[in-house]
Amino acid sequence: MYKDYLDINPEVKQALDNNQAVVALESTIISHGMPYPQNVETALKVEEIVRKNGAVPATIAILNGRIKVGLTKEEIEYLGKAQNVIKTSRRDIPIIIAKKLDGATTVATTMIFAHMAGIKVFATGGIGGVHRGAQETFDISADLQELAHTSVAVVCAGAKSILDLGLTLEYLETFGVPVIGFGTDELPAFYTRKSGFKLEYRVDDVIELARIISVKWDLGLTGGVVVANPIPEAYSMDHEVINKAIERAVKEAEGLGIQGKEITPFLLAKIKDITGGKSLEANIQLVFNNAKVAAQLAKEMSLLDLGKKDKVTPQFL
Ligand code: PSU
Ligand code: MN
Repeated sequence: MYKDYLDINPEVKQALDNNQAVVALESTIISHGMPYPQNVETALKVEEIVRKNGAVPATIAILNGRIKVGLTKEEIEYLGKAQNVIKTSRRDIPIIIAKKLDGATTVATTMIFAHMAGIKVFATGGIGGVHRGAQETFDISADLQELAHTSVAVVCAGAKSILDLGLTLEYLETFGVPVIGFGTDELPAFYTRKSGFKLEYRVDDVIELARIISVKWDLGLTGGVVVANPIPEAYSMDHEVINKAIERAVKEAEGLGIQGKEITPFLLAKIKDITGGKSLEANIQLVFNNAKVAAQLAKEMSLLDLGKKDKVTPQFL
C-alpha cells in the first residue's frame, strides 16, 4: 500500500486534514536545476512566499528511500548540497525507494506524490516537454504523460525554448491537458513572457482558475492542468540574448553527445554560464512568482471544496 512508503510532514498533514491550502514544490530544481547556494536560498524563500500568500508549502523528495511530502529546512539544505541525489522521474521511483536512495523529484514525480498526499496545486519553474529533434530522438519528458493522467494543477512559467514548444502544445492537446494562460494570450517561454505560440484560453484571476480546475475534476476528467504564468516584466530577459544562449547550449550538448535525463540540467548550467548568471536570476524570480499564484490558487480551491456536498475529486487508491 502506498501509505507504507509515505511520510507526510505533520504541519502539511494537519493542513490537509482541515481542508486548508497546501502547495507542493519539487526538488529536482534544487538538486539539478540551480547551483548551491542559490538553490537552497531559493527553495527556502519559495516556501516563505507560499506561507505569506496563505498556504502551507510541501517540498517533496525521496530521502533514504522514504517519500517525504514536506521537507524540513535541514532536509532542503541537505538536498541542495549532496552530490549523490538522483533525478527521479516516474520510471526511477521503485528503484530509488527499494534501494533506500535519495531522489529529487521531477515535475512528474512531484505530481504523483502530491496526489498521493491529497495536494492539488503545485508550483515550479518550467515543465519538461517535447525536445527539439524529438522526431528522431524520441526525447519527450515523462512530465507530459503525468499531466495527462495525474490530477494536479501545475503553475509554471511555460516551458523553455530548449524544447519544441509547438510540439509540446500539440502533445498536451492530444492528451487532454488544458493549458491556461494566466494573464497572457501566449504561452510564456520561461525566461521571456512571449513565445509566439497563442494559447486557446486566458484567465486573469485565481477565482476563475480555481473554478475551471474544479469543474474538470468534478466531472471525473482526471489529469493535470498547466497554469502558464509569465515571468514578471521586470525580470524577463531579452529575446535575442536568451535565444542565442539557448542555441549555443543546445549545439554544445549535441557536440558532447549528452542525452536523456542529463540534457535539461546540462543546458540549464550552460545557459547560466553563457548569460553570465542572468538566466539564473530570471529563473529564481519566475519561481517566486509561480509560488505566489499557486498559493492563492490553492486557497481558492480549498474554499470551493468547502462548498461541495460530495468530495468527488479523484483520490489516489
Ligand atoms: N525546467 C527547469 N528546471 C528544472 C527542470 C525543468 O527550468 O529543474 C526539471 C524539472 O524537474 C522537470 C525536469 O520535471 O527537469 C524534466 O526533465 P526531463 O526532460 O528529463 O523529463
Ligand atoms: Mn528526456
